[in-house]
Amino acid sequence: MTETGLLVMSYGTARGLDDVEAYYTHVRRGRPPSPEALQELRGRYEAIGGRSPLIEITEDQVRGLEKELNSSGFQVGAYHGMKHQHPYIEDAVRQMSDHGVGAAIGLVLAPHYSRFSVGEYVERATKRAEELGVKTTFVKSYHDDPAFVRFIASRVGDALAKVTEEDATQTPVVFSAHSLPVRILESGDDYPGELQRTADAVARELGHSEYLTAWQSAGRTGEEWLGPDLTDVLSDLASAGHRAAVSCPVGFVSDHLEVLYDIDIEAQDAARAAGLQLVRTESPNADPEFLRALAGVVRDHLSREGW
Ligand code: FEC
Repeated sequence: MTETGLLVMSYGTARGLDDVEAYYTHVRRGRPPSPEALQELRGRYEAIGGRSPLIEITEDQVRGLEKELNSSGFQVGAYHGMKHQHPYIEDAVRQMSDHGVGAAIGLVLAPHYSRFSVGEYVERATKRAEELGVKTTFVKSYHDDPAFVRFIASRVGDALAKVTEEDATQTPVVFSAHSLPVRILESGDDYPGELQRTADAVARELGHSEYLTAWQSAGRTGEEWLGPDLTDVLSDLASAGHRAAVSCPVGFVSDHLEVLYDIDIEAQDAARAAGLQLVRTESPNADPEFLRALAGVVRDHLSREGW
């Protein structure tokens, strides 16, 4: 019998400042950015120390997840493919096929499904797997997985414990995910519903009733993106009399540019200007508890599929 492959898919980042132009061009589907846009993005990488830690953290997550699954009686070989960096999703599928893997389960390192985010990863992997004769099944979302929700709730609890500027039981928790163009809603995409359900479940788990959702990191494309934007929500909270807020970027599972810059620098600046203490939840990264939750998601999916 051929081994089952675990295809872990992630966004990918530039490997260094010299690689930002090629990476940005790939993110923009082959259209090179203007010199100004490129300089602006390079400036954001410079502000977080010159590069994003995303790939290293993802590699740790992939190895940890493989170990976790194999120690619980499964036999999987993990492969990592990225959306916007080498090795691409298609390269990872090819590698699996070269290694004799005949069937694979795919998992995207993003908890919420949208056709424009997770859907694109699945589409690319499926196309290549079909060409190579690899059978696939995909976890499309784990936004409401109970172990994931418990893990996030414990991170939110830790962040609330750091609030010093107001009674933490009254401190709002702002759950955010990456914004997407509003046109996703035309095709009935439930991305906003999934973010809301994660927020509801985490708040219920914690018994914390002060919470709301927001969108972050909207693209600079000129069209309308999902809102409200996180920074606007933070100034509204300050105007409403709050002295503190917790930011939980639950649409991401790793430290990277959209967390280390968009929240730790940009949103922190907005919060400071509004007189708000902003405490961010620690990212899941390769925390063993988080990887156990993900392993559970994979096992449940495989048993539902009868694999
Ligand atoms: O650390 C890093 O360097 C990578 C951080 C990173 C993550 C990420 C996740 C998501 N994105 C999503 C959608 C879009 C859409 C566009 C877009 C553009 C960018 C740019 C950078 C970037 N994204 Fe990203 N995204 C990350 C980084 N993203 C850099 C380009 C500059 C900018 O706009 O800031 C617009 C594309 C276009 O111009 O046509 C749409 C979604 C996610 C969350 C799901 C996932 O992780 O796949 C959705 C991490």
